[in-house]
Amino acid sequence: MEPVLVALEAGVLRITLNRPEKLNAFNPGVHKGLADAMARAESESAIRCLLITGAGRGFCAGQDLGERDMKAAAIDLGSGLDTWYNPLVRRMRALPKPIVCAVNGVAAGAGANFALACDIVLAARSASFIQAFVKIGLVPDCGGSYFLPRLAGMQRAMALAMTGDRLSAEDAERWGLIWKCVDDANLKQESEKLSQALAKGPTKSLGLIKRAMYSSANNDLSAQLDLERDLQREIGKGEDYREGVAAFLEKRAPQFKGR
Ligand code: T3D
Repeated sequence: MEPVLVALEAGVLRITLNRPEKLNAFNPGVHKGLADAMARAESESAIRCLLITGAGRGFCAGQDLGERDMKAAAIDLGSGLDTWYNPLVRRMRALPKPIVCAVNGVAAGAGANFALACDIVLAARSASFIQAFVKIGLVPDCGGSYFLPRLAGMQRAMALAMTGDRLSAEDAERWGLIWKCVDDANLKQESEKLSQALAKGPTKSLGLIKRAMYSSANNDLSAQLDLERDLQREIGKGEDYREGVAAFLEKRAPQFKGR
């Protein structure tokens, strides 16, 4: 069984974590599958949106805890982060295309933070988010200590990380961790609809929106205004801008090509 299923249809690359018996916990096979999918997303212009979800009742339970050699005298967990998790998060953030995440069930540890690394996150009402690291004596990784304070504020981030308490999808929406919590029965349809709409969008513009938004965390207002000017200058030379304005003036729907 492939640990990650990948399918391209109508501009949407669907990526499904596929180890349902382990709640889709990360192992080398999952990491390799995700790295290959990212490489495709980076190189194929036909891919205009990514949609990530999990098979079965869970989204992702984080690192597979059965994979580590606990008898070893010293365990270097940093090397796993260097090899897999950190490049993955960096590539997701740098990808100039939208990444939608459909959290279909529990998202724990690195699984929770992998979801938060996506650009737009929907979750089923029955899903939940757990910063499980503290329960096994670790610290948040996969970007959690960066995303959580920025999304939820320091108090909530700290308490989530220190307690490892389960956060419901409804609270995750209320706290601004995710875009939307939807009824379980609607998650597939809603995430597909959003992904398909994004895949028909002005891809280059979406990529630059992503760059502008994520840059704002580290820029002051003046630097951000300069960045907006530079990005607007760049995107104004694109075909999709001309098409967008023409469509507006001709009172029709735009046909964006992603250029
Ligand atoms: O090592 C490094 O590289 C460092 C990096 C660390 C990054 C991390 O992600 S650390 C955090 C790792 N994750 C966890 O600590 C979460 C562990 N899992 C749980 O706490 C629970 O499974 C859940 C709260 C997520 C879900 O609970 P529940 O009751 O719905 O399901 P369950 O019965 O616990 O799990 C179902 C099966 O999945 C079960 O297998 P079994 O007994 O039916 O054969 C369980 O062992 C397995 N499973 C769940 N999580 C993991 C796992 N197997 C391996 N690794 C897991 N993380």
